[in-house]
Amino acid sequence: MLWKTSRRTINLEQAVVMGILNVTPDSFSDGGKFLALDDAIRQAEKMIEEGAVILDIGGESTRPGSQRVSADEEMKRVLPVVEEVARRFDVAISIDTTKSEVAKRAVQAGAEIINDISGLRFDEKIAEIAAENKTGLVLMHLRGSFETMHSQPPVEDILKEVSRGFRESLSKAERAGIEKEQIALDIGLGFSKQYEQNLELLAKLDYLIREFADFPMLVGPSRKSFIGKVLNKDVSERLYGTLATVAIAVWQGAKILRVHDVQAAVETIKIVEALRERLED
Ligand code: PT1
Repeated sequence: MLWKTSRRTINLEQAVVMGILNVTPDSFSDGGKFLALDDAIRQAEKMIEEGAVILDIGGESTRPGSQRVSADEEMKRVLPVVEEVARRFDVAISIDTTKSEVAKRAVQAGAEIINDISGLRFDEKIAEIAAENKTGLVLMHLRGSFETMHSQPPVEDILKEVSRGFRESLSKAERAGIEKEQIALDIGLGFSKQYEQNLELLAKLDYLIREFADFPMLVGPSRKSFIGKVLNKDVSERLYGTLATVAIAVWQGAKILRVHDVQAAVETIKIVEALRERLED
C-alpha cells in the first residue's frame, strides 16, 4: 500500500511512525520564541533519528479540557517550526489543524500532509487546500464541535458510527476532487467515544480496515486516558500501555501510528511486522 503526498509517495508495506511535535506554550520551554523553536527542532531531529517517517506538527491542543486558539496564534506557533523542519530535514511534514487558513499557510511553508481531526466537518475549505496542492489528507472520526467533541452522548454501535463518519468524510473529499491515493483514515481514539468504545474500536479494528481496504488506517493511541484508565497510571507512565495498543493495531493492519515515543514504537512495529510476514502464503 502507498500514500501520496504533495512531495513524495510513502511506502506503507510495513507500518510507519508519525512522531508528534506539539508546539503549544506548555509543551516547550517558556524562554522566548527562539528557544521554543530550538527545542522543537531538537525534538524533530531526535524523532527522525529514531525512525519517524512523518512528523505531525500541531499548535492547538485537542486533549480533553483544552481551549481553542485563534488561527493567528496557531500560525505564530507552527509556521516557523514547519519552515525550519522542511529546510533542515527530509521528512514528511503533517500539519495537525482544523483551520483552512492554517493548513494553507503550513502547506506553503513545506507541509505535505493535512491532518484534520474533524474529517472535513469543522472547516470544509480544508478539502480545497488538499485538492489544489495534492497533499496527503488524514480524515479522523469525531462527533460534535471542538467545544463538545469530548462530551458527546454515547452511540449504541461505535463501529457503525465510525464507518458512517468515514463515508461522510470520504464523500466530501471526493466532491472536492481529492484523489483516493491522498487519503488516510483514522478512528479517532479518545474523541467523542466512551472508555469502553475506545477499547472496542481497537479490538475490532480489523473490521474497519477490511471495510475501507483502499485507505491506509492511522491510529493515535499515544498516552491517552483510556490507557490510563486500564492501568490506573498518569500520562507520564503510559508508554508500555501505548506499545501494547500499537502492537495490536499493527497486527490488525494499521499502517500509520501517531505516537510521542518514536523509538519504542518503531521497535514494537518491527517485531509485529516480522510476525505478520510469517502469516503470508
Ligand atoms: C489522533 C489525534 C490527532 N490525537 C489524529 N490526530 C490528538 N489524526 C491530536 C485522552 O483521552 O488520534 N489522530 N491529533 C490528541 N488528542 C487527544 C484526545 C489526546 C484524547 C488525549 C486524549 O487523553
